[in-house]
Order: sequence, then C-alpha cells, then structure tokens
Amino acid sequence: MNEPAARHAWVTHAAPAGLDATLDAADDLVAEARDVLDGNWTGAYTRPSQALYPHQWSWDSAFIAIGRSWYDAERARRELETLFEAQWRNGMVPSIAFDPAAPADAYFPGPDVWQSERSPDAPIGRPTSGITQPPIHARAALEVHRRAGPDERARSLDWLGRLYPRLSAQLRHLETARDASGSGLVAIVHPWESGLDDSPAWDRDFDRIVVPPGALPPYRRHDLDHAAAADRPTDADYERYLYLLTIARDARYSDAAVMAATPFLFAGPLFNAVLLWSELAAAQIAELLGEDPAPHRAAAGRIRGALARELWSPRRRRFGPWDLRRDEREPEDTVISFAPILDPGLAEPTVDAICRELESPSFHPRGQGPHFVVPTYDERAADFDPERYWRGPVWLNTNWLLWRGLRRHGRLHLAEEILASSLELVRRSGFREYFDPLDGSGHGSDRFSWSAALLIDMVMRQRATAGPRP
Ligand code: 9WN
Repeated sequence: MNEPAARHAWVTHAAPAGLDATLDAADDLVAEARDVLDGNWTGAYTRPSQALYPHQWSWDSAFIAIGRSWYDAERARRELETLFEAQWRNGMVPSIAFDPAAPADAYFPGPDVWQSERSPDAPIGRPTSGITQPPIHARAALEVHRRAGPDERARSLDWLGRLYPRLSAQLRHLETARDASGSGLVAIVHPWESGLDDSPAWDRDFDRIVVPPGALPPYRRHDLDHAAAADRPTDADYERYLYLLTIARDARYSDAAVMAATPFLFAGPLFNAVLLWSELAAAQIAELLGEDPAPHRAAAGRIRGALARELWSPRRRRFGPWDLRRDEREPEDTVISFAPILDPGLAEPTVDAICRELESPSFHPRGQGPHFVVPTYDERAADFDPERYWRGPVWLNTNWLLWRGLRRHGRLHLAEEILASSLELVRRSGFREYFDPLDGSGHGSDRFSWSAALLIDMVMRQRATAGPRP
C-alpha cells in the first residue's frame, strides 16, 4: 500500500509544501488550538463552541480530553470527571449535560424540552438530554492517563480508578439495554446519538418519518442564529429530530420502551466500532488497575464478530448501517462505513477493502483540481452537499478516527494524506466545525473545540511516533 510512486500524490492538492514542512510549521497552529480550548473552557469543562453549543457534549468532551492530555492533564481529567457527574443511574452518559450557568434560550432544544427528570435514571437536579452519543470515553481516559508525567502518575492512576467503574457501567448499559437485534450490536434510537446526525446513511428511513400535525408545539431554532442555514440541517429534518425526541421523552427514556416506540432504530458501523475500541481500552485500564480485563476483551470480540456478520456486505465489500425497523442494510456510501478500521483485529482483506474505497473517486477524486480528504459522503452521489453538516464536508473528528485506524494498520500513506489535509484545512480556514472538501472553506461554528483538540493530538502524536502505534 505504501508504494513510493503514489506516496505524495496529495501534495499538489492538500499541502503544497509537503507533510514534513507542514508539521515543522505547525507550532503556531498548536498554539492557536490551545487558545481556542482556553477560550471555550468554563472552569469545569470545555464548550464545543461559544455560541452554537454552550453546554457540555459527550463525545466532544472525550475528543477534547485527548487533545488537552498533551499539555494540561489537570483539565483533561476534570473534563471527563464533569461529564461523568451527569451519568445516569443505568450507566448512560447523556449526549448533552446542560450548563445551569448558560441562559435558558442558549440552545434549542434545552432542558425544558428534554425534561430528563421524567426518567427515574436521570441524575437529580442535573438536567441532561435523554439520549447518548458514541462511547469513546474509555479510550480517552486511557490516553489521558498514558500522557501523565512521572510526577503525577500516582494521581492519575487514582483518577482512573475512580472513573473505571463509571466507564464500565457506560459500556455495559449499551451492550445490555441497547442490543435491539440480539446480534451483539448496539442500536441507536435517534440520529443525534450517532454523532453524525444528518448523515445520508439513514435518509431512507428518516425521510419517511411523518410528523403528525400538532405533534410539536411552536418552536424557534436557535442554531440558525449562529450558523448559515445552508450549513445546518433543513427545517424538515429538524422537525423529525424533535418528533423523535418527544417519542423518547413520552417513553420516559426507558431503553426498552423507546426501542419499541421509535420509528428510527439503527445499528451502525461507527457507533459499534467506537464501542469496540473503547472496550479494548477498558481492558487495558483494567490491567493497569489490577482488575480483570477478560470481560472487556470478550465484549470486544462479540462486537467484532457481529460487525463482520451483520454489517459487512461481501458483495459490496463495505460495512453499512442496518435499519432495524425495515430490516434493510443501507447502501449509501458514507464515512461511517470506514470506522471499523479502528479495530486492531480487523482482518487484512477487510482493511484492504476499506483503503481501496477511501482511495476511490467517491472519497478521493485525484486529478480533479484541489480537494481535501475525507468527505463524509460519496462525492459522486447526486445529493452530495459540500457545505451541509454531515452530508459531504470534511470533519476533523472523522478524519482523526480514520487516521488512528490507518496508522494502527500500517497504512501510513493514506494516514499521512488525511493528516496533511486536516492541517491544511485549518491553516486556510481556521478551527471551523467542518470544511468544504472541494474548496477548503470553513463552515458551521468557528473556534470549534474538537477541531482544535484533535489537531493538537495529530501533530503531537505524529511528531512523537514514527510508524504505527496502538
Ligand atoms: C446535536 C456538539 C454536537 C456534536 C455532534 C454534532 C452537533 C448537535 C446539534 O454538535 O450535534 O447534538 O445541535 O447539531 O452533530 O456530533 O457532538 O459539537
């Protein structure tokens, strides 16, 4: 895969000076990234962005802790601690922990819409959303601990020991309460749970959801005050998000009742690959603490088997999400399909197939003028949209996940392309939420925390290691 002729094919497009020079010149970017994170720090956690997302988001905090771990272990640990203070009694880590200090109308839908207090599992006096997000936290906790210097090793281990039961509860809850198909895969009950909310991966189901007249009281979207309408989900999609929220709320956020009632029920490759990756991290945490890693390894093995059995299409040679309501495997080519590359145990022919697809004209249109990788949706699809949310733009968190997986599998050429594209996008457009893969322009919110945090991790890790590393 690392054939020298192809090695720097990306240079003319993404990073004119080449990767080494780009990395050498990255100190100013890292300094600016730290400035972004400082600006969004509240004293207890980091907001994803000042205006658009003024509360604590679950997987954002995990990415942020990973970035901070390189230079501020104290805040990295605090970030995860604060999030887990909002953990539900059943183990669920909510997608949003609302900040009581933020104005009531800072974000819609806010605590008054979610009404998490309807669930007997919700923490008392701590308003949150009633759904979750990809469980990347055990991986983040392990990485934060690994970065701890010799003088704070003992403190860090103590912190890890306090977090470990909570991390285990989070993973166990998903694997037991959300295995809607009995296959070993975890199901999501709302697109917001995927983290890639507006992805075309579930259009076939989502577009058919009809919101009954009068089902929703009148409301005003606050997101459009802070981001261009063309960058955000359409009103019709937003209405469906809110309708699914009311279904979950009416079921008092009981997993079984929500899974029975919701028209949206998916088992997807990204959520499950992240879960697997975190189970492997939890096994390593268990070892560090003198606990038994075997249950975590066994869980990872079950998810690995289920991904291959249920979500891999031998004909299309791709992973794809499973619509459990319609019992259909969705054919849309989205970035979600590549996430199983995170599994270090992924079979080599499957790794080959993922790399081939990543290098195909759908995700990597070489020779067609400037472009950046990796778009979140097939650039050749009729409804590819380079600007709208998860329907085409490059996001740094999906780039980072693929970059980590590719490095682990020794696919360094592709990994370096993704790194070079990511750095160049930030250099051209700043720490935006997402980027147009065709012209590199920035979209969504500005000074976005995970773009900053993951850029720090990419630069520091690339500098610190030569070649693949677990
Ligand atoms: C809904 C905070 C979150 C991210 C998600 C991203 C977006 C929220 C929204 O922002 O979702 O949760 O209002 O659009 O899709 O991945 O965690 O950054």
